Amino acid sequence: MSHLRTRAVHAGQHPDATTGAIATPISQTTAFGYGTLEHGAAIFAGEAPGYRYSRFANPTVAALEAKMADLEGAPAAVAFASGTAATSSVLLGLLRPGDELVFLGPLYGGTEGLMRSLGERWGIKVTDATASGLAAALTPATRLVWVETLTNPTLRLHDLAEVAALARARGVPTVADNTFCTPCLARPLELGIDLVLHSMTKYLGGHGDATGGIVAGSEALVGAVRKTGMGHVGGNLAPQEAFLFLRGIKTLPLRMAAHCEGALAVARFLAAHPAVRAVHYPGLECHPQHALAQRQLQEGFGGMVSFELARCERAAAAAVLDRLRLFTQAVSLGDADSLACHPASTTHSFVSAQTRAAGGVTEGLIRLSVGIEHPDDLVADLEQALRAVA
Ligand code: 7XF
Repeated sequence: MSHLRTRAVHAGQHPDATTGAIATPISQTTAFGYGTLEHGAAIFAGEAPGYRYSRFANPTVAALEAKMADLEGAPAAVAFASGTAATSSVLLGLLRPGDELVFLGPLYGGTEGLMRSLGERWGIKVTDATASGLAAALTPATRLVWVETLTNPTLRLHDLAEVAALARARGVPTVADNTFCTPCLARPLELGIDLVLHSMTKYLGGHGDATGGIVAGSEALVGAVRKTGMGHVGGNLAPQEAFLFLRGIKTLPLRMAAHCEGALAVARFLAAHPAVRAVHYPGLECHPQHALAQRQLQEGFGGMVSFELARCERAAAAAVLDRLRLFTQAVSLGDADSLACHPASTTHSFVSAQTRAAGGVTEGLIRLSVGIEHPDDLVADLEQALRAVA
């Protein structure tokens, strides 16, 4: 099972031992009978295998964790009720007061907001190393480095092998949020990153009908995150949602190919449009990190495109967004349906105006999640919407 397309279908899932059911059954139960007091005690002591309570582990969720561990090339994975539950469990599980957390931005606004809020309340210094570079930001107190594989919303990249090598030399674990790329386009663990995190809400689910998160990496790091995330935060994924992700991931490679094809067509159209000042898409030759993108990304450049209007103001963005028909105005991304949003007032409203400015999140920036519809129809929709500012 070496090909990702094959593993996306089969990894973690086997016909049910009792019934032969091919679709993994939804184990809709809170607790599991363990028979005798001593057997129950052994499970709780970690001395015997077995399920006990769905907040700790559940068979449907375990199948999803096994599938994602396989796709990311990780020994272990732990699933959460949202990407944010995954993020907060990593932070709470691996950091303590006095530690320093360094990130390379820009990041999803909610992630940076969460880091800053937790940092302030729990005495953890949070350093944005985007401008200075990672080497200058690492100190003896640094305990975690955080990056996104394609940044939200301006589609920048970081050289993951370089980030991993720098942090490893200091013994600092690294986390890569791989939500925008999925394992189809990027596999950070192969480049030396220690933990991969996803909001499964996006491409992994793929149909805009479930929220979830996952963290994959070594047994030791994932074990620490699981202990905090399940034992203390209680951020476990529900089995019905796990079923939706198992189903969604089977078609992930096929959907990603369509997202990438559509996004490239949309990006090329926008780049040639006079009402557009800048297009952010790593597949365009004009992207400042196109060479790194070609080296680091596989099979395509992703389904997200953002662009800045020549009339770089909120009213212009509103005029274009309000006229779109096929693109639904909404946050989130990675759905079969195309979506469009204004990051400054939505996804990045959780960070300061200064952070938005530094990250290029201007009032005239529009973010597109290009769905799997025919690219010609998407381009036609953008063409008619852009007449609002022509
Ligand atoms: O808790 P969630 O499942 O919504 O995931 C949080 C999250 C984590 N990492 C990245 C790179 C994300 O983009 C997100 C969520 N982003 C949505 C968006 O940008 O549209 C959130 C909508 S406010």
